[in-house]
Amino acid sequence: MGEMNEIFDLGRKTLRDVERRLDMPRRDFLQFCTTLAVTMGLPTGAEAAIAKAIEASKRPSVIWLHFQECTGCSESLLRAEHPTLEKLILDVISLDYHETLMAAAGHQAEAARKDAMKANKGQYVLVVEGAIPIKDNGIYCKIGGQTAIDLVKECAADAAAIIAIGSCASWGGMPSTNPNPSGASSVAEVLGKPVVTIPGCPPNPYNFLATVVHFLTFNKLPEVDKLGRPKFAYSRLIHENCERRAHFDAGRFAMEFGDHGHRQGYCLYKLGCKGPETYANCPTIGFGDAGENNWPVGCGHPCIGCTEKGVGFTKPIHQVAKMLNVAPPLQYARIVEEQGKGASFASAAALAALAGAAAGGAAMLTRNLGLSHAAEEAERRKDASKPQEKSEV
Ligand code: FSX
Ligand code: SF4
Ligand code: F3S
Repeated sequence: MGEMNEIFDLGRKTLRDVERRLDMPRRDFLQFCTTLAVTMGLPTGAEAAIAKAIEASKRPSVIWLHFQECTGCSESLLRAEHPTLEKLILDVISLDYHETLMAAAGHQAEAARKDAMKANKGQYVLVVEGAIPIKDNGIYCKIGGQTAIDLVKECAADAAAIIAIGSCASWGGMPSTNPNPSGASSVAEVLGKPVVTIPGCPPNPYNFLATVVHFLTFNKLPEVDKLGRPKFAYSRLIHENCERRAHFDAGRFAMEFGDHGHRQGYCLYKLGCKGPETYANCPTIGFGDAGENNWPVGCGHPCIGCTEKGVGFTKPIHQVAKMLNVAPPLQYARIVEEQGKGASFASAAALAALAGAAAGGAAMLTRNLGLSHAAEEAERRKDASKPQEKSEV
């Protein structure tokens, strides 16, 4: 009830102002606050605190540095619709320095950075996108005559909070893959102290927005794990929340892109999905506001483990994942029973035979993780020789 009063109170006093300022209907504004509260796993009522903070707080100054990367992190933020980056820049944060987005260039841009740092000393948020090359004294990445090493140290000195956005800044990412010719390193390695990391290539914009808004609302950064990742986003394996998980448990796998299992939305484990060894909330929040299931596995591609050091850009994409804490069952439920049409191998085979696809039915029954790849290959070949549509019982 207290929480309702808070929202009601907020509504009477400020919602009209917020509506005007953000040029955003109050319903959308509250939905945005609720989305962020849910992303952070905060209890009911937190959306009111977030709404109040966004409405009342002075916008935090954000200095955004770019080093070795593809700008996908900024691009993914541009695809966040609630709010659009334009609104985010103008109303939630004050993006005082961002090389790709700012109109200024050259000396003017450097002056904007220095002015913002001086005016907001000890209060600004430093966001770093991209890895930092440390080999040969950092000469492989220079901006305004300074190496990335010097620049990040200079900007970090008076920052209230430091956020490494993307896998490159968080742990080296793609630029650090073997043989790492430039010595690409993470922000924490270069600064010699832990920072908040939002890994992902690109990372989910809501995890970044939620982290900044947490800072704005509670005046502190969210709780993080030992790698600096906010726990609200990176404490669970993708495999734990994946919508294809029931297929994994039942032993239904896509064996090839475009095969029957793939078209049916079966588990992508055997195509190399790294969901079982990757910590991220991709299945629960999705990407880009384009609707349900809009994330790699939802779109039919195995997770490549882009958030996870030692997995993304390191393990071959189609190598099967190491199971970290979810052991597959020894035996799998029989697929035909799910359809209520058979209780035994014999009856399933009989039904399959009636449909003209006995081999396909038998193949589906016997799939599980314990099968050798050679046996699977044989099954697959058998499957492929049958008309796909007729293999369903
Ligand atoms: Fe690119 Fe960002 Fe990947 Fe790296 O995202 S999407 S290479 S994590 O630093 O720009
Ligand atoms: Fe989902 Fe991948 Fe796990 Fe299969 S292996 S359930 S596709 S996360
Ligand atoms: Fe990356 Fe895997 Fe998520 S590839 S975006 S961690 S589903």
